Amino acid sequence: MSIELWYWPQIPGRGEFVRLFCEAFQLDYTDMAREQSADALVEHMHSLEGIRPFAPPYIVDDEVVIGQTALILQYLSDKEGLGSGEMEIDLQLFQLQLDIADFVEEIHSVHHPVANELYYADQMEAAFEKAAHFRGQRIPKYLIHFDNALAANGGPFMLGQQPTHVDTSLFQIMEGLDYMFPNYMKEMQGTWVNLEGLQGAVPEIEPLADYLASERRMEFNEDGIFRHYEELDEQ
Ligand SMILES: N[C@@H](CCC(=O)N[C@@H](CS)C(=O)NCC(=O)O)C(=O)O
Repeated sequence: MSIELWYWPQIPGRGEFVRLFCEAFQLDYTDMAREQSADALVEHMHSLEGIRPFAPPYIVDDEVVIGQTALILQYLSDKEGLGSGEMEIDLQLFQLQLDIADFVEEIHSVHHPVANELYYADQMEAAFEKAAHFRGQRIPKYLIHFDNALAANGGPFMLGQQPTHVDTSLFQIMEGLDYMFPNYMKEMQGTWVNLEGLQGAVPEIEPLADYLASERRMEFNEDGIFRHYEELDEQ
């Protein structure tokens, strides 16, 4: 049975982390709100009973209904036997996926430093200040952390030759940062070589190459998580 993925249809957002994994490993999934509508997503969320996901993305896999991007990826990876097969290592992969979730939250808060409910235009001044700290401190701290982890098994993927959910997610992080901060990322080129290697290797996973070249792969845009505002990328 096809896994239902429920996520906002207009943005790549956090849903793209789930899509990339499903596409790379050819899991049968249906992108429900892209086939139906954002209204259908809201209606579906409200129809859920019991312990419900707080926010999209969430998946419905038969009886299993779960949100939280990192948890979804860990669940699918476990279920499909796409981890390392060793508990300690799989927990470390999950740990990295949670680090990625933290980073994604911080990335979003660069253009929304005051409140998620306000428009970017209403918090530009704070965003400008936040972006300078983010580029100076937080991006290097996170990317060096991921880069060091990649070095442990010699790359190009986190487990060496075997790609996992962490690799498809880190690919999206690198693509997103290139879109959001093109000047900064260009200037820093060569600082995180293992991540740059991964960014080149992930699109070579064959089914993923087809997806990335297809119309289903959504462009980054200024409603999503990775947004390009020139003033936030000033050096
Ligand atoms: N920690 C959650 C965050 C989920 C989340 O913030 N989803 C966004 C879209 S990317 C949303 O719709 N949030 C609604 C809200 O926070 O009220 C995850 O990693 O999946």
